[in-house]
Amino acid sequence: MQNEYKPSEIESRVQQAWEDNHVYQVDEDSEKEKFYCLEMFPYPSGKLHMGHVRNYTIGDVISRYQRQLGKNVLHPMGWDAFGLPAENAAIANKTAPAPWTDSNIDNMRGQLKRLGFSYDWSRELATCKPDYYRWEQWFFTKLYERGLVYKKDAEVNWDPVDQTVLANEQVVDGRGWRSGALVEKKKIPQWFIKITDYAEELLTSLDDLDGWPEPVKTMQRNWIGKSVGAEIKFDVIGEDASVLEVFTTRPDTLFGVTYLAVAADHPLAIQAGESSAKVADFRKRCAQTSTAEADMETMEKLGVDLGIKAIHPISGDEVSVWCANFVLMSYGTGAVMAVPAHDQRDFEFASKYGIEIKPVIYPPQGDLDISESAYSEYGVLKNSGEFDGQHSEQAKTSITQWLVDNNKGREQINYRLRDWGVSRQRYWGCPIPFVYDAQGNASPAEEFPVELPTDVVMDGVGSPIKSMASFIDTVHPITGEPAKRETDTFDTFFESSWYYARYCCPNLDTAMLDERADHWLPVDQYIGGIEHAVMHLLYARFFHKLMRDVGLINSNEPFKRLLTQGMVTSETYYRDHEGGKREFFNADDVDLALDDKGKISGATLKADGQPVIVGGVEKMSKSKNNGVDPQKMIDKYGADTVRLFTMFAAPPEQSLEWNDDAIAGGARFLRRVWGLFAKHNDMLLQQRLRPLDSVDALNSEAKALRLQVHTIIQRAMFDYDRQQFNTVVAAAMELTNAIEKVDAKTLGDQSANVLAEACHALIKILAPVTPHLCEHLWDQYGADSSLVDSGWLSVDESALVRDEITYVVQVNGKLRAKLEFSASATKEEIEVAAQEDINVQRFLEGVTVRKVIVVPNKLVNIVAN
Ligand code: ANZ
Repeated sequence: MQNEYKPSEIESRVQQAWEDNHVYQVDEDSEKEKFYCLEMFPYPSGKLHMGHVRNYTIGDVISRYQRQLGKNVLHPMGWDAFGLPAENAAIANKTAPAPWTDSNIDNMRGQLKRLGFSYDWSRELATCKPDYYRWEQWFFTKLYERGLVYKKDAEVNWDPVDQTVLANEQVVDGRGWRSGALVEKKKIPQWFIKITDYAEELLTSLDDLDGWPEPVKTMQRNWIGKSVGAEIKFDVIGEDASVLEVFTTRPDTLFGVTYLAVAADHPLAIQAGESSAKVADFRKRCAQTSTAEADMETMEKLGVDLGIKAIHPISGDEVSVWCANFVLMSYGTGAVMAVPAHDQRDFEFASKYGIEIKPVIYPPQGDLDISESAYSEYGVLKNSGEFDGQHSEQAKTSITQWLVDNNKGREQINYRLRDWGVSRQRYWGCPIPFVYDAQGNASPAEEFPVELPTDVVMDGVGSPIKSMASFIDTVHPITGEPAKRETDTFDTFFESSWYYARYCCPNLDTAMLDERADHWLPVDQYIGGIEHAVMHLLYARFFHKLMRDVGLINSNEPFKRLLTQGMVTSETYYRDHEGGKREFFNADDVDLALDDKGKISGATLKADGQPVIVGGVEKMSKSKNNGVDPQKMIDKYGADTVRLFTMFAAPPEQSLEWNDDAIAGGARFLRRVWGLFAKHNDMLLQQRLRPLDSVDALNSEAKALRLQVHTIIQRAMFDYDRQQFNTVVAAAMELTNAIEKVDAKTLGDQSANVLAEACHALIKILAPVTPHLCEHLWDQYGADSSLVDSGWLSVDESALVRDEITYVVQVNGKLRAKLEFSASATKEEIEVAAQEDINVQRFLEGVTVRKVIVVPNKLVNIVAN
């Protein structure tokens, strides 16, 4: 064995052997338990960042551990390859998105391989390839046949100069990124999928996801936003006697209604706007402001009286109808009954416009105070006719029942979730597989793929296929007449909603999925960033249910267990320039001054020696220029060290702060492991790495080492199972210390056996984290099988039985002695012996022992005064 640890040599040799032997290629195996481990696949931006490295190392450690446990592990990787950045890069680099994407994929694949991840590369997929997206096109037409797909007008950002639709990220401060023109809202026909049909199931089946973090489930619940309430009819006074329906979650407050409010786009407001310039003007202003819910919360509540009156369904009182900027057209009925005494928004609005505030709900105890703000709690009804005296809960039901009986309303459930608009007017996406006849009627395509032309020139104005006759002109699938293709493409969330299923059926070219999908699904462990807690995970759950209902798979949910890894952070450095521009500097370009505790006390820019501001630890990002390039770290330390650092520095869910010293420490640790094996080279060559098969005739030193080894194995197993990989690494470090410290000569006849067992445990515990080093050592000293299939460790319970136990003896809580007792000593024997010890005796002179407390296997506390 060489004396020096040379990671780059070892790593390339080990990786080559894995590749030559197809070590990570799996097939369905009915003999072994399956385990499907998946990390969220990357967008091929060109280079891995530290967030990727962390995400994929966590997944790799879990995969490798599960395989060592004897499971048949599926661990695939691919590319979320459609999306806007490819278009921007194509414009900047004067290439087309396809070759740019392909070369990025090649680059990143190389980086992933360099990190030694255990992927089954034979299953690799890229969503921008026709053999992938053809199946989602086919699937979309299946959903259309089932009535789950429809087209309707929806708003987009319209650049009037470039005559093109802009993605949200292309709108900068309300202007087009390229033209600088003020962006307009424009309605165009777009495709939707009825996710709202699945709202209830998406909500209730969250309860079955025991392996998901609670905050993610809460975010999904909030996003789906179920509200139980009533729809109530108010007759509108006027010639064409219409009815205004409102949605409320508080029918108990019905008698407190003093006005109604409708959205700016509500038919009543549109109608009123035709005859009133004031209303028309107000509507126009509303159209220009954001309808994002967060903004609606904080913005000033404004409105205009429409001059229309409606009749309260129970009291028969007249109430006026307003148009208000806080009412959303897209929620409920686009109209609300306003109860200023019990709703803060309505309160502010009524106070501003001098509308009556009428209390109807009173606190069960104490007085009602609505002088400053609304009382929005539940309570007891007053001023509510026959419902007086009822509690809110009861009144909600009884008032709703009254409305139902009198044909004035009904119970209603609303969801905040909207149908999924999947149309994008971008080029680099999957073509939506529809064609239009001469009258503009849409029909689904019948041949797949509808291939996206890749030989295009991006001029930055619009999607090149929108004016490409060779793409657009086609024949109608039914009539054979000339027809035109849809030129919009799918939202890229479409591709990432089912890739996990496709990995199960690689290269299948006769169907989207086959029976292998049911063999592997659901994914046993999914790992990714918390930023995908809502959209991606919700769409994937929805797609899974759709695929189930189309008959492609049997399960209800795609991901059994979910781990959301924390951010990777690092220190930031910047200067503020005149005009308010802040310039960030990379850590490589600054010199640091440290205080005596090793903390950063100041920093200067290498280039000019002048100070820069130490800006605090932030998520690594391009905009803060605080990224650490994983490639540089791999080149400097090797893949195993980078992997070790990302696992050791923090538990997976927490944020991980980059630290140059800690990664160097990781490298030192691996060198020590190497040195340990070099030291015992001859013995290990003879003995081979293996557990001890006979435990007879061990001397006390040998027993003590085994006690340590098996206690550490037990802890490592516990920590692997609860996914606390940082403490797994800590356990391996402790084991390394223990082996280093022991003097082989003191271990007696079985010295070699006991040491070989300790080294065996160390390799097995470290293997998922630093697989190259471990594979190499296993190759040198292990048995014939490969490390990945060599099984896991078992705890020898007999090794955990201690002959002697050290007790700490305290007098009144202060440490006075450490005593060894035989494991079989009784409580009484320990009590007596502790008090008789001379060191303890000194502190018992002249006082009376009141109590002796023995904590088994740990401590004796003598209480005396
Ligand atoms: C009267 C009332 C009295 C209300 C009261 C609340 C408190 P969630 O829980 O989010 O579903 N609302 C209904 N449709 C709306 C729309 N299109 N735009 C803005 N607000 C709308 O909220 C339902 C409540 O939000 C409804 O109950 C309604 O105000 C308002 F003491 O009706 B409530």
